Amino acid sequence: MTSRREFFKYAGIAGGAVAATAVSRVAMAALPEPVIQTSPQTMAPLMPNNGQPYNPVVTLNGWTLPWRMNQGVKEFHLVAEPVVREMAPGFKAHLWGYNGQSPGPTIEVVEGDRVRIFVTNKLPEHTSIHWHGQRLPSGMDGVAGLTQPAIQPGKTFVYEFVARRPGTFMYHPHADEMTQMAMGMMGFWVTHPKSKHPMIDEVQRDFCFLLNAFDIDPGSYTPKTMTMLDFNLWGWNSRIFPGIDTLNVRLNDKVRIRVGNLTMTNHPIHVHGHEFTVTGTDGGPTPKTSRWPEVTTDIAVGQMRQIEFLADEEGDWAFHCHKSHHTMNAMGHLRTPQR
Ligand SMILES: [Cu+2]
Repeated sequence: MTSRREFFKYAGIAGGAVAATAVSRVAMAALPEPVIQTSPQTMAPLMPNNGQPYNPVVTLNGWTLPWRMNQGVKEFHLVAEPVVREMAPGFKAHLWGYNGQSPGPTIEVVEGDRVRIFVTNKLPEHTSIHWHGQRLPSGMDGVAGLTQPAIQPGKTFVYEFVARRPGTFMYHPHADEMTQMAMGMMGFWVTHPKSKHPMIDEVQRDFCFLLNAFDIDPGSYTPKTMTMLDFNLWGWNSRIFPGIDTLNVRLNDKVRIRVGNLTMTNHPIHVHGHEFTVTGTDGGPTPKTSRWPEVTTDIAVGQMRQIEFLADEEGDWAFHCHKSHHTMNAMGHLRTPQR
């Protein structure tokens, strides 16, 4: 029997051409065609056309990655590559991401799904992907130099595990992390419950996005990756105000919003006009007895929060980080004449 280590040695083959005879049946299968998407618009939710049904999420200014079902396994193909992201109308940045975008596409699966993710590296340096919050075999955890060799440029690595628990997760590189996350490499992951879950309510609207930060000088295109604290662009899914889409809901919809923080500081996220409860974190759904009403929830670095509320007040409502510097971006202070 081929060991997992051998399997990945053979699976790490460039460009999808699998030639070795000792390769497992899995690696012999052709790579799924990568789906590339370059528009910064919020895409319609991806309705599942096979596997267990679920109510899909809406990725703010983003999209969900389609999969291929292969003998009961959901197969995804992520391509790590340089991208051009329109962060706001008229402002394009040279970032790194996945499948044409920063952040990469959202991955949505159902509790109990076996998933196989082909990761092709088209960056000029090595990379890996860590599946933040997942229960999985150590060898699938994506920490370069600890649980796997880094994926070299031009190579493809295969991750495979069962999505064991439902919840709100994310993915990001665990190789040259400082550079690669500062360049925009990250993505959202949602595992839907396989059946009615006592701590997961049905909702009519389910949104997700990641908080990210960049340091791009006015007039330039590329983030400065050495910046530790003094970022000048605070992004939601690599978009900045006024380029961030609205989260549109109907009156009396039950709304869930999932947020993850991959910046270098905490963000107190605040909703106007309604109270919400934190119904889950990247550790899983919170027990109902532990929930209390809030209008602001602080999301620390590397944390995720899932909030829910009833949208029972009509109108346009602000939804923002409560650090006033973080709502202003590189525009800074604009002085208005008194008369
Ligand atoms: Cu903030």
